[in-house]
Amino acid sequence: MQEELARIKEEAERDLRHAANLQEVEAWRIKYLGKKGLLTRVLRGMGNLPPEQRPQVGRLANELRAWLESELARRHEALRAVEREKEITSGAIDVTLPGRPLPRGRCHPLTQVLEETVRIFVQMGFAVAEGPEVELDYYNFEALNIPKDHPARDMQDSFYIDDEVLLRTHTSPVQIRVMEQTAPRVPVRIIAPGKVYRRDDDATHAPMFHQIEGLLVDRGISFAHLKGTLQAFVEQMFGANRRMRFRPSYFPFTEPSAEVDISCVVCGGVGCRVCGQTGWLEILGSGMVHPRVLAMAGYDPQEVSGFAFGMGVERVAMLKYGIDDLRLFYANDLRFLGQF
Ligand code: 2NL
Repeated sequence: MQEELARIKEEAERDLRHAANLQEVEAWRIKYLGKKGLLTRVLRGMGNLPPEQRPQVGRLANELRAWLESELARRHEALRAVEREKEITSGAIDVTLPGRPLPRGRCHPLTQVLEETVRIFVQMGFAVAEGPEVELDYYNFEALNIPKDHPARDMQDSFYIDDEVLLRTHTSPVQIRVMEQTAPRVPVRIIAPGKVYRRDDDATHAPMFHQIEGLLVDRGISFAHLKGTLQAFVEQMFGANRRMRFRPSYFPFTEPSAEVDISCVVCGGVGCRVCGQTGWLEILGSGMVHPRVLAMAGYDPQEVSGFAFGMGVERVAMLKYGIDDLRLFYANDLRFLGQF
């Protein structure tokens, strides 16, 4: 059997030298390495050998296979180079034709808005914090002053894994975790961007969307700090001549709470279809961190205070670019995405 392997090698070497083109090399491959090829036949015959000879013959057969394969690759490459050269010099290929242009890629509009928002707050001194999307009920609700029977839970119906584990409905739990790990030290100055989930699905609500929340905790923080910080954000994101107003609102985790509107990016404030004739667009929610939330996270509300805010990235992008259907962000249609 060893002699047969040697014979196959000799014959293969001679045959391959005579293979003059790619078709003949392919025929050679089938003859020696194919499913019904000579090497396969040897391997099939191994069952008839006395067991003590099998390992050695097996090793030789494997060496032969490796040798056949490398010879094949070498000859194949050499012949391909010859054929390519022939194609070029014969003029069958016009090497002066311009190449096919590749479409230029770019970031998704939501990524652009998210990164721009992060850039603005990082410039003001905020650090980026991240956390799990699968969250404990405690961090998502309890620690934010939303106990089990609180009506706010209806508006943030979630996807539950079990009684105590769910997909986070906002990125606030990230901030609770950071406060817990930092307390009682100050300042805490973070933004938490990321994916969030709610049981919602229509033209203006998707079951998954993106949020950016911000949190600042320090001694002597007031509503004025919140206002100045958000004013700086609005000017950079929507332009210096945007007006901004605070409207009283309610969140369980802030007191007082306020919603922030900007003058309509479409009509400038006179009233149009986009702003529902009001001249104003709601862009985010905010407030002073509820003393109970500070206390649960390990801070003394007599010593420190904080502001917080939260915005939907999809919503900001829709307002910035005048987009009326949220689902366009997820349809992956290049006619839409190519415009940003
Ligand atoms: C909205 C409103 C808001 C916060 C988020 C927050 C976080 C902590 C403590 C207190 Cl850890 N507050 N976040 C505060 C006010 C509003 O989001 O409409 N988001 C889309």
